[in-house]
Amino acid sequence: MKMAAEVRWLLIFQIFCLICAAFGETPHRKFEYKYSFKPPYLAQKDGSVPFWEYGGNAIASAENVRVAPSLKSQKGAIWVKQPVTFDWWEVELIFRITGRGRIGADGLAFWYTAAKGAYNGTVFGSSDQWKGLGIFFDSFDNDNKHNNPYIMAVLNEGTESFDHTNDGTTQLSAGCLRDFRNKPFATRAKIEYYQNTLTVLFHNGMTNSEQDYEMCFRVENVGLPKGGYFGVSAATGGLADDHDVSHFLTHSLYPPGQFRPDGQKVSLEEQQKLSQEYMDYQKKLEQQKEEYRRDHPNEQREKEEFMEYFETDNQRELRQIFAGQSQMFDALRELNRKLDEIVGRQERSLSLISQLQVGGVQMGGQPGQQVQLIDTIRRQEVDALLNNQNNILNTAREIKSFVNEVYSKTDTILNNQARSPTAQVQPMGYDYHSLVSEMRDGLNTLKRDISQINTKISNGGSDCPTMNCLTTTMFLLFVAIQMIILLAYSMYRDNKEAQAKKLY
Ligand SMILES: [Ca+2]
Ligand SMILES: [Ca+2]
Repeated sequence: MKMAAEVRWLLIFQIFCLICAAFGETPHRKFEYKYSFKPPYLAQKDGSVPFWEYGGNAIASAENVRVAPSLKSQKGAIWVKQPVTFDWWEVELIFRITGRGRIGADGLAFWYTAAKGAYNGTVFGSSDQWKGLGIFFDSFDNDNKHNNPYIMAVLNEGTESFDHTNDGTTQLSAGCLRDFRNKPFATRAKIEYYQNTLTVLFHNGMTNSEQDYEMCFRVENVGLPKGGYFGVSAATGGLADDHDVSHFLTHSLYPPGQFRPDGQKVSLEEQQKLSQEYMDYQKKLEQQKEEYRRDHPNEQREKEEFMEYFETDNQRELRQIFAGQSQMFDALRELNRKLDEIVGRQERSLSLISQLQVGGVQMGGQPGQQVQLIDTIRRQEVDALLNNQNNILNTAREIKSFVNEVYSKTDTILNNQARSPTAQVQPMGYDYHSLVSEMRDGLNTLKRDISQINTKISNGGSDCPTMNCLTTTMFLLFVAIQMIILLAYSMYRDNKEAQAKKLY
């Protein structure tokens, strides 16, 4: 079977495309430090956050940005200085929303908008009628449907006002019900915008493991404005939570083979300027650290030591509880995984059995035999089998005793024979030898008698050894007398019988 050259090349090309598509699933990632912040030294000594601007009631420290503190009616936001220069991105937001109340307010928002928003706006601390994407972590249940805290994505063309009274349910593109308040560890959200697909993963902060992200939602065909700005804002109301963001980590994403597209290229001059800026920041940071150490030679160490060694009882207990809980959680997850495995195996074997049964019924023969194998042995069958076995055992015992008896009897017989006078052990029960010897003795005696008679005759011991003693006349007379006596007797008997007949 010969393939035309064109078809062959087409096939190879298609396979190549498939391979490209398979590897194309994982985009190239690049960390964008100018669109990120993270501890330590998140904020400089003067309180500024490099590459970012914050305002309203937001406070930045070395460890985090408190976007809105737990006081009534607070609003704050932090926006990136430079517009985004890449098309696709992923932002990992690590934050904590904590408050003393069972219920908190109002919530935190992540923004990617065409223009920077306000620092004291009406939508979770920033501007309404935004153009772009807002992802809201809504703590407070305004519409009283018991569906908060809630995470949602709302896209806006810059025309709509956020529907606070309905908690945005009339406007959201997608969302998921997740509790993100007062968690033992920081909660995390991974927001990915890649090839017009928006994916939000959420980490519920029950463990410290980075692997515990879960899918919150995924929206396709999302068009966001190019060159937008990242921002985070938060607000409190009558109720109040602390809204702290510790990490804002941005990665730009590129489809494989498209890393550093033309629009991305920066001039040599620009590059030098940027690296100079970076070096300046680094130098400034080191200088500040040095100054601080010089000004407070003891304080820093004492503070660190205090933090390290003097944890309060409550803190320790809490830490232990959390550690224990996360261990339990890990164990449970492992168990769950194993249980799933077992259930899977069970289902597989069940389906195999049902297949076998179907095969056995349809085809008979060998599959039928296999079905018999599967048929379980019943109780009465087991009992019957046991009884049979017992019977066989008893019979075997009896046979054994019989054999023993026979053996002992033969043994005594053999012993008796051994003790007999012939002193010859014969396998047979009769002594033919003695019988023969007896007969021999008898014959000898007979022979001896005959020889004695012979000697008597030869010595002339008889009255008429040479001549005849009985004459013919005497013989005839004797016979006649005998005949007469017999005749007379028979006549007498006949007469007697005739008389007896007459009497009857
Ligand atoms: Ca709300
Ligand atoms: Ca609600």
